[in-house]
Amino acid sequence: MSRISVLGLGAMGAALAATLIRKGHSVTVWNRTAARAEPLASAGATIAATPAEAVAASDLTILCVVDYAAAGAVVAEAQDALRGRDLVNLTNGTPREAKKLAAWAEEKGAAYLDGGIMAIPPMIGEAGALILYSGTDALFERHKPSLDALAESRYLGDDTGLAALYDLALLSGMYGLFSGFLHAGALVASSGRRVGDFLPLLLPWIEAMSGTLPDLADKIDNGLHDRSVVSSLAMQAIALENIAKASTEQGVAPDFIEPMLRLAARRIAEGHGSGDISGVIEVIRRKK
Ligand code: FVH
Repeated sequence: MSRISVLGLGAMGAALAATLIRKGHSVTVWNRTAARAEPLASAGATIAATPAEAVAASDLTILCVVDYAAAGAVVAEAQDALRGRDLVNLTNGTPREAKKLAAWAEEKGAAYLDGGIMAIPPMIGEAGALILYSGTDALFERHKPSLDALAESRYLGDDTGLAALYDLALLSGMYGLFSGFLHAGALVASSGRRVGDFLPLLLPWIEAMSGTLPDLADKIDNGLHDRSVVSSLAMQAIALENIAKASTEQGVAPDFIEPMLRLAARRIAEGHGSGDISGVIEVIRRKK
């Protein structure tokens, strides 16, 4: 069992600390608002008075605060204690922010690993929780048994920004799903029907359409958007236009749908209407 410190005890930090305590680790905690540490002290954690005291107490420090501005402020308070320590940062942010913090921590003599949590707090320590890591591989190997107590641990390589990038890419998929669901729900509700009653139709449909993603990914990876097209972009753009038109008729704002319609129209205007919808990616990833 390891000595582990957790800096930041919001919903996620508290779940991480509680899980580590439950799994038998010796846990030291610190939070800006000290009262949030008290339930963890009752569960067996030691409360540190400062971030530096917390870092000095353990072999491994896990940082999980609201954003990188907060993360920077917390580690700055601990900078004199960082030499020779291992720091794992699970705060959500961008690849650039992760690399900047890694460089700073390494300059202070700490080994740094960045992480992206693909779980909500009640999932921590349970099956289905995943944490992506990138950065110092030796740190990952040293602490993998402890990190595995929190979630399945997936190491993506030594490019420190990759965990943040994959985290945000996975969240993009999730928010795409949520936007589609909210728009579908608004259309259904505009007819006076219950959204819950619509789910038995929606869920299998989403599952069936997820089955087209490997083909789209292959087209993207190989730049072959015109190969074996089943549903052309031109045809799909008409469906998108109909969704926007029906939304307005039904008193639903087309705000979720219009960006996709605009991007499809741009791709068609560039002469790719007979290609697949995968080609829309070329509109957004083009360097201006
Ligand atoms: N909760 C979730 O569902 C998601 C799941 C996926 C991963 N995220 C990320 O985890 C990070 C922490 O999120 P959280 O849920 O713990 O967030 P809060 O409950 O809002 O707690 C915020 C903590 O940050 C501390 N904090 C804020 N500003 C500062 C600052 N300037 N200096 C020091 N600490 C700061 C705050 O402290 P306090 O307000 O209690 O004093 C909390 O400990 C986040 O990156 C998610 O994207 C969670």
